Amino acid sequence: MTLVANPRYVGEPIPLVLDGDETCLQLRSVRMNGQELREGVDYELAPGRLLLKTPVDGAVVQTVVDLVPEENTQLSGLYKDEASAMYCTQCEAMGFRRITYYPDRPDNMATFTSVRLEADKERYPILLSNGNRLDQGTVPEDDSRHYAIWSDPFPKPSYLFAAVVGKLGSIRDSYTTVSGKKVQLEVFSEPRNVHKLSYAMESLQRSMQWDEQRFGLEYDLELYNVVAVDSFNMGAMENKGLNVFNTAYVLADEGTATDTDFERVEGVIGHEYFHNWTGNRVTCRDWFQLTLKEGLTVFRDQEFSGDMNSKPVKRIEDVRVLRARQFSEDAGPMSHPIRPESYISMDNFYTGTVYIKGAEVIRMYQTILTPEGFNKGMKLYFECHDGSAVTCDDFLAAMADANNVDLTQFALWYSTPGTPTVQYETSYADGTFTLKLSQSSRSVTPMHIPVAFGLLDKATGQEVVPTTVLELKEASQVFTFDGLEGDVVPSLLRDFSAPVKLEPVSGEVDESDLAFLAARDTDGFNRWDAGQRLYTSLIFQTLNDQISSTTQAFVDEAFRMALEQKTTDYSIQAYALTLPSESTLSEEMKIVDPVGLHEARGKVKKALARKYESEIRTTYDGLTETMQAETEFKVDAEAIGRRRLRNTLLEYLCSIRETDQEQIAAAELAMKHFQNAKGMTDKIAGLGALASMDGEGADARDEAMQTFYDDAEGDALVLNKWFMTQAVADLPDVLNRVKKLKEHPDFTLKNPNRCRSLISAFAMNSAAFHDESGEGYKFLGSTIAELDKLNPQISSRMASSLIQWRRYDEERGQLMKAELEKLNAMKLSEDLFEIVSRGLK
Ligand code: B3K
Ligand code: ZN
Repeated sequence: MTLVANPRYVGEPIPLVLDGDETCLQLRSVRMNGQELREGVDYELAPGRLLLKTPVDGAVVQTVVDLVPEENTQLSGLYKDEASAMYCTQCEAMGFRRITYYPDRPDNMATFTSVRLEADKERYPILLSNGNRLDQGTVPEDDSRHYAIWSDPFPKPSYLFAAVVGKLGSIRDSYTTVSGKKVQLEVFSEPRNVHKLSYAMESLQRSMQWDEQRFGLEYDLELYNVVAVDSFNMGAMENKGLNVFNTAYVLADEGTATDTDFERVEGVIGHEYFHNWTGNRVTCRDWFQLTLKEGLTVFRDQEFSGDMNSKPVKRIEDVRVLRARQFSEDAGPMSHPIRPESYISMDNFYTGTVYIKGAEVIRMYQTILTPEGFNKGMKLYFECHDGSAVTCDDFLAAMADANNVDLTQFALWYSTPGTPTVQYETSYADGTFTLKLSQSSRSVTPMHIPVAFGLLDKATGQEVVPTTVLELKEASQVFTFDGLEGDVVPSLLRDFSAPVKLEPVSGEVDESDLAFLAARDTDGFNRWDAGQRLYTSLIFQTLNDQISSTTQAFVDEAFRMALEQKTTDYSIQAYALTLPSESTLSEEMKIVDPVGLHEARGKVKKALARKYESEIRTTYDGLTETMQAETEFKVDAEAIGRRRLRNTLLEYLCSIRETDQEQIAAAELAMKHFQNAKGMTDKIAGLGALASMDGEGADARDEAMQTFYDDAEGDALVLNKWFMTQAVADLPDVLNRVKKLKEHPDFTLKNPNRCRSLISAFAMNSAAFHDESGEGYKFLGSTIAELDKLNPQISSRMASSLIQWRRYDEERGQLMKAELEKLNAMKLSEDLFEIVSRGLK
């Protein structure tokens, strides 16, 4: 590398710090301008760094290191993927220092102009790095070896560096950008999986076009490569011109991928592509700014997926994830603002908060400034900052300046942890509707909260005030709407306009309003949400053994209407029939009762299934018939929706299994569903229903599990589903089953996907994990300890369920805490130590 003195620095030259992880690097030599440097004299080695004592402006520094990628089980830096025998890199956040000594920080942007890769021709025919390929050929001294030289003209931080070396298959295509430049696109995987790459390729082309149309952003290199690797800590990585992907987010065909997998491939391909501008061209000054690129890029991928499929469906899905994942993070010891203020290991902060709450914050800019205003802000952001490493404040300033508004108060969203609450109080008299909104949060001063709002006439159901964005900026504010002809029903926080909890001041939700909204709100999101709130009431009443017949009637009515809806928006219909998840429900409880909640939710589900069994069955059969008549397998919104609805109905039907006869009937139905499945979505739905069957259904369950395993023929992603289905099953002895599966020859702690599909999935099986014996906690605790020696990024993530111990009753809490204490007494990785110690604080 060539050193360039910082023009802003005045004074004597000071030692230059090169970061390097000595646990995986063996330094051979350091040279400056060709001159070998001496340890102790010209440079010093210290834990985590190499100090160049007298750096010279313009000097060329060469470091030579040895490393052993085969032993790198952390999957950070340069490592070998066991399944494919390929070598690949993962540098974000701090993996580059595990490849060589370098100023490994995001604001150090450099051009990597000559990356030379050399390997055995036969075993490693593919040699890839960032940018454009300058040269390739046979090594002159050894014709069994070849080399390639890559050059990336765009300055980038080291976290965006990538190299891949292996025996890979690929598919090729191209994309001609809006200005007429032809870009070569290539997607690589293990040769046996190439037939599963076309959906990723099409998604990439759609992403490229969408970014041009929506934001005027065009691709900038001559080629774009994507490589799928099986062992990967995260979803994917946006390295400039050479994305590296977890196979789970690239490979998809109808036989092995569910609709959700297809949607995820499209979303993640989009996400990494969009990073080319939001993350790569404009990057982060330091890691505290991570949400600058992640929140923004998640927002962009959400908008993309919404445009490609259905906007309201996508919104519902995104809010479901936010509520289930981010709200609980914000209610526990890992709660942090979207721009964290401290970290021990940065890798612990690739969180739901930074990513999805971060995306909600970006969405609020758009809600406040309108899409046109938001686009103006984006344009100014790129005009001012292209090619540099900037901060969240720079983004906010671009939005404010482009729209000539003051966003000082809005900045609190970057520094305030926790989920704010918005309380409302309403009244109607003489044609005037009054709405009082108040807020409470962990910010000392009030926050700037956009509350999208509309009014519907109570008598006619007509929308009398269309969606209006109310800007709540004070602790409490009153809004009035006059000239109304009769009483109205308010629809608040439409499209989930802010990441807050919404509550009536009285504490009592008007359930007749909810029932009205569930039936008639013109805002698709709120129509769904009103139904969810009714279900929530009934589930809690069931838990407390105090069912109100009024609530019951409202729920029945909402469910029946959703069931009988004549629509082709089957996904919306499916979501309207789906009860809130246990993790979303637990957010409503001060002390979480996981087993009680599981039972109460189950009871409500079974009661609905029994009450509407014949209607559910008719709709199910109707869908089955339509689907059987179809000759072509499609992955479009309508086909996906139809499968989603039919699978939701299957779950209801299979929940009816009290008597032996019912158990037999349920098993037969699920088995038929499983055996006649045309693609993985239906197959896994059938298997999932069977997985929780016992008694008279046990044989069918075991048979289906075996068939599924045999059909998988060793396909890694399909086997992950096999493990996961068993880990989340609703069976009394699931922990023992999971323990046995951990010893299965196909199980390994070394592969993060496999690990997640069994261990993390079990921790999400709330009733089993939280069994009062504490055995679930012990199993997780000891597995985390084992895993920490291999892969700290994964072990620390797994600890996130244990650190929630304060949310549970005394006995459970103490048992969970005991596992944290056991871990704390061990020698842990920095990553895990940070989570465990926050959990015990
Ligand atoms: N930027 C990467 C995440 C890197 C993870 C570091 N532990 C993926 C993404 O958000 O696109
Ligand atoms: Zn990202």
